[in-house]
Amino acid sequence: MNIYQQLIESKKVGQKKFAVLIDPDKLKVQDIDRIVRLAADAHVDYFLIGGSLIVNNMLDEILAKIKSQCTIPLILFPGNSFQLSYRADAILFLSLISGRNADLLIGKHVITAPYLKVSPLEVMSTGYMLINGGAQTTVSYMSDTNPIPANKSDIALCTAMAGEMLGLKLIYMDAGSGAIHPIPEDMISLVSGGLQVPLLVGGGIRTPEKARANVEAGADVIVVGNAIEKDPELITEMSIAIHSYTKSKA
Ligand code: 1GP
Repeated sequence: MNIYQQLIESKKVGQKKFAVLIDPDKLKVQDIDRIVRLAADAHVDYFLIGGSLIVNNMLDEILAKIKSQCTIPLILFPGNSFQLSYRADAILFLSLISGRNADLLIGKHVITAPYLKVSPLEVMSTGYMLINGGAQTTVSYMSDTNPIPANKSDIALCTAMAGEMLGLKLIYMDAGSGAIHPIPEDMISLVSGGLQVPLLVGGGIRTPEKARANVEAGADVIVVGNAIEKDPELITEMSIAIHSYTKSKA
């Protein structure tokens, strides 16, 4: 079963997933061992690997290092078309549907498609939606797009529905790395209620309580990066908060 089929099967039974975001620019290579060990022990479901810039050339090295230490699937979350590697298992093929920058809706994809076509990567088309998290994020600046206001759940819902109708296989709502305010639960609840496809939620999630509230509101995959970079031990509690949701409902 590929990663997407797993996500669909898990969604059917209400089983929630936890993805740890690793930004190769921010993480020290020596911290990776600890994060990978904690993640494997805590049954983290996925590593997302990516960042808005990636100024170093560590992508391949980090992917190889993680792969040698665990079996957690590695999913590329590319901030630009240079962040590609055959060493990952899959890629979020992101279309920035909250913005109106044609290059990030379809332009970069045209350039990348021939590479992906012959790659072993599982390609998962993803409607990527930036939600205002209270501060201008790197993604918003780099993409030259406005995020959806956090109090405009109706816009978020219509955008996500349009993405699904266009055939995108996942929707990812992101307040941006290090957002001051993570995405409100009422928006998650409205968007998830209008979708069939799995919903990823991330940006500014710092506590297990918020992660839990998000899955209760309807998020299928919780993505956490910054908080874990600061305190890797959080992985254990976050994982329990997210995964116990299914158990408590069973
Ligand atoms: C950012 O959603 C991810 O694209 C994760 O955000 O780093 O704030 O957890 P944080």
